[in-house]
Amino acid sequence: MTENIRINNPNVKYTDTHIKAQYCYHTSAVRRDGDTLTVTPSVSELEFRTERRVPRLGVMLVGWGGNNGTTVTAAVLANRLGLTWRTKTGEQKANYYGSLFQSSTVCLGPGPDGKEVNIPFRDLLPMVHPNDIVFDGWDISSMDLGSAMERAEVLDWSLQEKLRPHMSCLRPRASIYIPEFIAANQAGRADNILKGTMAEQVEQIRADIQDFRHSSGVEKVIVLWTANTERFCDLTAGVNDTAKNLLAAIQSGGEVSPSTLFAVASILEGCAYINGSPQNTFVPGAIELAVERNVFIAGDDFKSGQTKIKSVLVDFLISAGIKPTSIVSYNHLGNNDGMNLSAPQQFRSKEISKSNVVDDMVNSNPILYHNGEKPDHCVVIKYVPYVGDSKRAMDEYTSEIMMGGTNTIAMHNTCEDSLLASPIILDLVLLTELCQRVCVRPQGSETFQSFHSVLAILSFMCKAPLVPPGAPLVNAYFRQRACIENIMRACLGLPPQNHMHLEHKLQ
Ligand code: NAI
Ligand code: DG6
Repeated sequence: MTENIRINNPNVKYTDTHIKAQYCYHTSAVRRDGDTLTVTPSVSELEFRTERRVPRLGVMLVGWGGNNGTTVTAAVLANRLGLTWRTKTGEQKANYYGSLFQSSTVCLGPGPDGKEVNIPFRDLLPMVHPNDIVFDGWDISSMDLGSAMERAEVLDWSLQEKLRPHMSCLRPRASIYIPEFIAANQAGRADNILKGTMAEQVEQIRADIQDFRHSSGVEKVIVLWTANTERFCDLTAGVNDTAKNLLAAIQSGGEVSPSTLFAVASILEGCAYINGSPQNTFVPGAIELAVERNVFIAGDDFKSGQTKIKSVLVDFLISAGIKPTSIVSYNHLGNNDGMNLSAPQQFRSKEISKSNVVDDMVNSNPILYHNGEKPDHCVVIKYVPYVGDSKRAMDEYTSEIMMGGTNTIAMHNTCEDSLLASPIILDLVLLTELCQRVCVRPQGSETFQSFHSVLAILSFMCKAPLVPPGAPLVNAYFRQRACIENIMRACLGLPPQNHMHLEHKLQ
C-alpha cells in the first residue's frame, strides 16, 4: 500500500525537483520574575525545501557478520524477493514490522465522512524504500553472511535455506581490531583484521567506502556501527578534544577506538555515520570534525526493547502525576552481544546508556521530584547462552501513588533482540537519508541551512540520544515520535499534529 500525498495550499509548491513549503513556526519564550512567569509566544516564517528525487542508497554496516548485521540484510533480501516460508504455525511472509516508517501510520486529518485518514509514515515525504538498499560492510570475523546468519540462530531454518544462496556470496571486508576495546572473549572470531598503522587502517576504510560506491553504483553511502559494544574511551585533552588533535592522534597512534576510527573515515568521505552501540564513539574531536565537514552523525545505542518500553512507561507515570521511585531492569541473553557484555567494561558502557533514559521525564516534574531527587534505577545484564538471541527482560517499576500508596508494575518481555534492532537500523538510515535532502531557510535569511550535523531527530531510535551542544535531550517516546512526524509535516507546510479535534468539541 502506497499513498500519493498532494498538499492543497498556495504556500506549498511542487517543482520537478523539490517540495517547497512556507511554514509558520510557533514557539514561546519563558522568563521568570520573582513568582511570575512571563510567556511570550512568537512566530517565525520558515521555508522548507525537500529534494524529491530519492537516491540509490548504500549502507555499510560495521559488524556486518553479527546478529543484527545478518538479520537486517536477510530481512531486506526476504522482503525484496517477496519470500514466504513455512513455520510450525503456518506460512509466514516477509514484512517490516517494528519499522516506524514501513509499519506505522500517521493521521492526515478527517476525510469527507469525518473519519480519520491514516497513511503509512513512509508516504509523508519521498523516502528510500528499504528493499532498494544495497548493503556492504566490515567484520573482524571473515564468515560469509550465509554461515553468519546460521551462527546467529535468529531466523527460521526454512527461511535461512531460501536465503542462503543470496547471503553466502556476501563477505565482510577486513576490519579494524583493537582487542582492548571489546571483551577478550571475542578474540576467537577475529580472523579478518586490517594490518598497518592506525592512519593506514583509516585510509583503508576510506578506500573501502570509495570502492563500494563505485562498484555498486550507489549514489549515497551511510555507515552504521552495529559491531560489539566497546569500552568507553578516555577523554584526553590534546588527543580527542578537537578535530585537529584527533586527526593528529590517529597519525601518531594515540588512544582512539575502532568505532571512532570508522566515524572519522566516514566523515572524511562525506558519509553520515550512525552509532548503534553505547560507547562514546563521538568524542568531542569527532563531533567537531563532523560539524566542520557538514556531515551527519547520530547515536547512540539502538532503543529496541526494554528501554523503549521504559521511555513509554515512565513518561506515562510521570505525566499522569504518579511518582516512580524505583526502576529495576534485569536482562539475560545468550547471543554474542550478551557474551561481549559479560565483560565489566563493556557492560559498564551499556549500563550507562540504559540508565540515563528517564532523566528528562524526571526533571520535567518538580512537583514529584525536588532538589535533584531521582528514582533508584538499577540495570542488570547476564549472559545465559541457552536463550540465544531470545532476550528476556524483566522490569519492576515501583511508584508512589496518592496518600502514601504504592503501585508496583512488573513485566516480562521475551523477544528476539535482532528482530527488534533490524527495523530500527532501517529507520535510522532512511531518516538520515531523508534529512540529507531537507533544508530550511530561516526568516530574514537569503540562504538555506541543513540540519545540525548532530542529527538529534534520530533520538527516537536511540537509547542515549546525541544532541547538539545546549539542545534539550529528549528520551520520552511520544515526544520523540511527534518530533519526527511534525518536522516531516513542516516539510509539507502542515501544522504540528495537535490532537485537539476542536471541531468535535464545540456546540
Ligand atoms: P553481535 O555480537 O552478534 O555482532 C557484532 C559483530 O561485530 C560481530 O560479528 C563481531 O565480529 C563484529 N565486530 C566486533 N568488533 C568489530 C570491529 N572493530 N569491526 C568490525 N566488526 C566488529 O552483536 P549484535 O547482537 O548484532 O549487536 C550489535 C551491537 O548492537 C552491540 O553493540 C549491541 O549492544 C548493540 N545493540 C543491539 C540491540 C539489539 O536489540 N540487538 C539493541 C541496542 C544495541
Ligand atoms: C542486553 O541488555 C543486551 C543489549 O544489547 C540490549 O539487548 C540492547 O541494548 C537492547 O536494549 P533495550 O533496553 O533497548 O531492550
